[in-house]
Amino acid sequence: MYLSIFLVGLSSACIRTDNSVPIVPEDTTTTTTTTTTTEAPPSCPEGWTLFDRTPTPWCMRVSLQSTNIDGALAVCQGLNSAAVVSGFQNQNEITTMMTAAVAQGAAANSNLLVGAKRTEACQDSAITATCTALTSFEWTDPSTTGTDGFQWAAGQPDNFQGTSGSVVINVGTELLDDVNGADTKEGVVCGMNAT
Ligand SMILES: [Ca+2]
Repeated sequence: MYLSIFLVGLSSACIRTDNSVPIVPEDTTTTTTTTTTTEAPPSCPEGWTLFDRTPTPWCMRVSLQSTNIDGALAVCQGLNSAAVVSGFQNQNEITTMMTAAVAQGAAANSNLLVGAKRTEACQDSAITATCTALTSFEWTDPSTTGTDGFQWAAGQPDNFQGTSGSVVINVGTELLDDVNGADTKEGVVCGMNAT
């Protein structure tokens, strides 16, 4: 107790004797600092192309590693652990990615596996009133929706020999064909959510 009083007294004495320090009135100005956090828009790793999908933008990349449909997922995951075999949302994605495939060295007559599979209802069906070019297949990735990406080559999908459960896109024509997924193809179209 005595020590505290002594120190307070000493402190006061110091201030009183320091005549060079002007008396500053208590600062009544309130400074408000507003921190605005601007979230970076979703993007893709280098080598992937960003597409504006809803609700989440989508990254796509072609692999020119030969595989059949059973190995296609592993090929995509070899590019990125988050990747899957990708469908096409629209014509722009098709054109952009086939252009990219050519730039990567894909031959015009090569075929790339696409993330789509024949529906259960149309498994053994050729084109009928119910199994049409737009209803015979469904996208297998978690992002692709609608039917704009089903840009089939003339006469496709034909379910040749009743075994065409998979889909490829031809690099040169940029059109789809239903094929037997057990056959090895020249590459895979891969995709994943932008982050
Ligand atoms: Ca076919």
